[in-house]
Amino acid sequence: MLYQPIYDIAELCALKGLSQAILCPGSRCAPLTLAFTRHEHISTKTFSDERSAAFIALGIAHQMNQPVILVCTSGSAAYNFAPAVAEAYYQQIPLLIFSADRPTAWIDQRDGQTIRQQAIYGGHVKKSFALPEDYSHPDTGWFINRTVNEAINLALEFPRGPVHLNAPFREPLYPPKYEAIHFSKNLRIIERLPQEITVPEQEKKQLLKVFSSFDKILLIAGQEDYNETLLKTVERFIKQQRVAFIGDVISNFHRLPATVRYADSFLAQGTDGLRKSLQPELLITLGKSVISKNVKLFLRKFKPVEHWHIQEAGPVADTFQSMTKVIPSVPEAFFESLQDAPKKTAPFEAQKRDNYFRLWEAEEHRTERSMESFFSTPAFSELHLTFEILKSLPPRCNLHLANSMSVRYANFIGLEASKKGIHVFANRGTSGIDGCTSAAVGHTLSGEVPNFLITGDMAFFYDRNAFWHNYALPNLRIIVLNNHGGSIFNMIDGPADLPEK
Ligand SMILES: Cc1ncc(C[n+]2csc(CCOP(=O)(O)OP(=O)(O)O)c2C)c(N)n1
Repeated sequence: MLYQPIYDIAELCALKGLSQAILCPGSRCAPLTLAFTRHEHISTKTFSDERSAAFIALGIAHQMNQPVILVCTSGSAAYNFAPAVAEAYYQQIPLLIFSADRPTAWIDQRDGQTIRQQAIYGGHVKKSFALPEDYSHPDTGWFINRTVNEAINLALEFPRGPVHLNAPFREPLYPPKYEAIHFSKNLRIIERLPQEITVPEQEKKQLLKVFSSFDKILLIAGQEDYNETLLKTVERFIKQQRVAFIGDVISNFHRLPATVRYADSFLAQGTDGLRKSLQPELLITLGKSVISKNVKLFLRKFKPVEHWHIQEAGPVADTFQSMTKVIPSVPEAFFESLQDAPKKTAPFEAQKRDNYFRLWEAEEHRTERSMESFFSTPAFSELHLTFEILKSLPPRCNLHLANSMSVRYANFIGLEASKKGIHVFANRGTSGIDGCTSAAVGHTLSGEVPNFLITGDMAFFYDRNAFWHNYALPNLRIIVLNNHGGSIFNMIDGPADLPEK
């Protein structure tokens, strides 16, 4: 069969453990669509709006922790995947994107649905592959097999992310009416062994020495998936070493009682005197983006002497403009290696570490008390409503927070340590309002637990095609904070003072 190597992509994906494909309508993509729909181990769902479909795929990939296959036809369809592709890139979520294309000879010839699709996602995919358009030579099967193997391996390699394959097809695109599709047996799989990156022994000694010389140590976690092993390691580390620890709501560290969750609030209200006293000597960070603007402003002004960022591999962001060391390691291994740090034994030295830790603790407790009193006074406001919703969530659920005020309110309020079964998700890769609902729909379609989405009206109406399908969503509840527009623009300095507002 002409497109046998394409049909075999479905078999290869299944062999490599992929089980979910999201398909968008079109004709040019027929060979791919048929391959995935007719494969017994691939579950397919179809969505008409490519932008929403790609965010749904992102939600499924995130929830199921595996790359999701995404297929679209040629032309602007592929462009409509772009917002979700960028989000997946920055949130490090693996996607295997197939865009069907016309043969190269027809590009720019004013033929329908024909645009320049190769590398269409620019720098927001880990790699763009061009599949062949000539199926006459036996090398084609080898070429497609090794390319798809490489693409899946790459999507899963840290930092995970989206990978694009552009596939040009010539007509006929469909097999004859009653002809069955077969998948080749014994397809070749190229395996990539998992890699555990840890701190080398000779570096460990030096790190321990420097680490031990500091008294004021602050650890911050950016956006992270809930990870019980990491939580336990960090818990032990901060307890033993008396390290202050900020984890905002998207870090999924709320179940640790020692997590500072109100930093956004007390850093905003406090004086520069307070901020100066909280200035760390050593800042250690892990994870992706941090929501709190006040934490960012504080650290950019009161810079640490050293800033270490722990990350297995990939590009590193200098969010606080203070980076001095990038430590390529899985975070668990890094914290384990610092467990051997000599304890400060001289009472005065040990006291200095403890004093800094207690400064953060005192601010946290003070803010907690004022929060309690603030929220115990009934009021009709979005903040009070969000507080009540967070308080009433069931013990096990997924909480989805849309951009922009929803996620900020939730971060301001914080999740209590007792809410350990709540996992938090937000499109904070690019902070777009265009796919918050679709991502939540993707999570809901692929899990058992209840899902709650808190969103503003603009984000909600922007992404209403999240519901343009017939798949039931009994486990999704949506709370729309309907204030007729973006209330974020009343909060930030600038727009509210202008006559055009
Ligand atoms: C795709 C996209 N377009 C524009 C923006 C800029 N933006 C950030 S927040 C916001 C308003 C959101 O309004 P709403 O959903 O009602 O939430 P609220 O701010 O009221 O909480 C806009 C337009 C964005 N983040 N993403």
